[in-house]
Amino acid sequence: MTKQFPKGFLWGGATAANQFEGAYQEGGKGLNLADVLPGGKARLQLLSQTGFDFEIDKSTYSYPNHEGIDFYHRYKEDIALFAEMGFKVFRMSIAWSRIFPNGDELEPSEEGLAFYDRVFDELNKHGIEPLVTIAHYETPLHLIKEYGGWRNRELVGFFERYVRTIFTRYKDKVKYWLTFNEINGATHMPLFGLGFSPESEETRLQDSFQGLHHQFVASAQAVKIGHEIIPGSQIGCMLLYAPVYSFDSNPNNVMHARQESDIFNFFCGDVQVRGEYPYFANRYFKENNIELDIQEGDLETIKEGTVDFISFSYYMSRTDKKEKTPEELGAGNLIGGVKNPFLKASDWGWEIDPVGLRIALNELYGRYQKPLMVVENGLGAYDKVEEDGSIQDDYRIDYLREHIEQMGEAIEDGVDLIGYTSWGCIDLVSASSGEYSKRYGFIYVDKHDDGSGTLERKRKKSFFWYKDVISSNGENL
Ligand code: BGP
Repeated sequence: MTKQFPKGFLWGGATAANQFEGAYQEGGKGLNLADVLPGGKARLQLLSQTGFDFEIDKSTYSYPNHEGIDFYHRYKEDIALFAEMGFKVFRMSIAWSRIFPNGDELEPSEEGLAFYDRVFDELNKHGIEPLVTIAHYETPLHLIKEYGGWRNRELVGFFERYVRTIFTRYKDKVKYWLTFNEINGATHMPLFGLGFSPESEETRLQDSFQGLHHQFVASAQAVKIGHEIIPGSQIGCMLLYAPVYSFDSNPNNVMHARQESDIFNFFCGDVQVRGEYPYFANRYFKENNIELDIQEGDLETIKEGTVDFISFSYYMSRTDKKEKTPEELGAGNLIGGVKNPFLKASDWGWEIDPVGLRIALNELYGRYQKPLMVVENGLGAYDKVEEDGSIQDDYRIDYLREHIEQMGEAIEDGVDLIGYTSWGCIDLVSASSGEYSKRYGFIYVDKHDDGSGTLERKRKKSFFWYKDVISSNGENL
């Protein structure tokens, strides 16, 4: 039986500026992290390596984020397609370096601000609510190179100036905001969220948690400032959520899985939702030689700036085992874990687990009792254009259907779920692998890993399916 989605449920899709805008040097934009990340295998290696120099080397690598899918120039056409599907909400990010090209200027760039005015006006014209991520893996490069990224306390002040600027400018246009994308991914991949490449494995955890502390303060300040400037605004956190299963019923494995989940899934949420460091933080810090520089007033700021709702990405669960051999490791799950014998994986090795989404929703709601929004979920897959020009992506429809069904179950369980924006509603550049060929969209974009392609947009089979899902408010799956 199909479960009922609440009236006014926010159906839509999600993107990030750096993965689809392109125009990396237009409109006065400064360089940011994504502009120096190469495409393809080289990027995956970078994420786990130490000591990256943040230089562009076009003779050796390609840089797909530079062109993205050219949303910068094609936003009207793309937003019209989202409207055709019936989107109620569209998740996008503002590229900080369009507003403050270096990140540390005193005055914003009018050209950058005007671009997002045009995008918000276009969304508004179609009755689509924007949901804006303030920081989505796109720290201005200058802040990375000159200041060392979020390890440096000074970024808290620069970020404050940035959020004040955008809240003031867009106060009549944007109600829903998210502070830091997948904030808890930081300890695994500090490069993305914190904008630094660890000097060594020994310093990685210490620097990551210090960077996270700075982001906690910056996020809490943003919530407070947002509420002051935009009455009625809804400001959420954004977590990378992966339920952790114990490999078996050995209590030592169960305890280990629980600890992994506490540190990975709940640590940041506890700070941002409850306004305090979790009870297990002290022991964890002690055992990992982490000493945080917490300044006077920080803990009060964190307490006063708790979020209004919780958003998260969900792609997979993680199966944990205390002692594991290299052969047992899951192939593509960036967040680690061993293979789960009950699950199949995508072409990139990400295990597909729709029930895990219901578990995630129940775990988060059980702990926090705040409204939830799934702001990323989807299947990265190779798509083929048939001779008649159609794209028959039934595998994507199956994936999404099964996940949406589980959301319905969670709502029936009593979870307060307010929206769903599937990831990459239009094909874009993959974050972890820098590929065009890892496609998530309802809309196909003719652009390929070798740089070829016309950028023409085409509706996939899933486009029509999702349109029907939205117009029936989740009844027709
Ligand atoms: C999340 C990011 C997105 C995104 C998505 C899919 O971690 O927030 O930016 O791209 O994952 O990952 P990928 O692009 O690596 O397939």
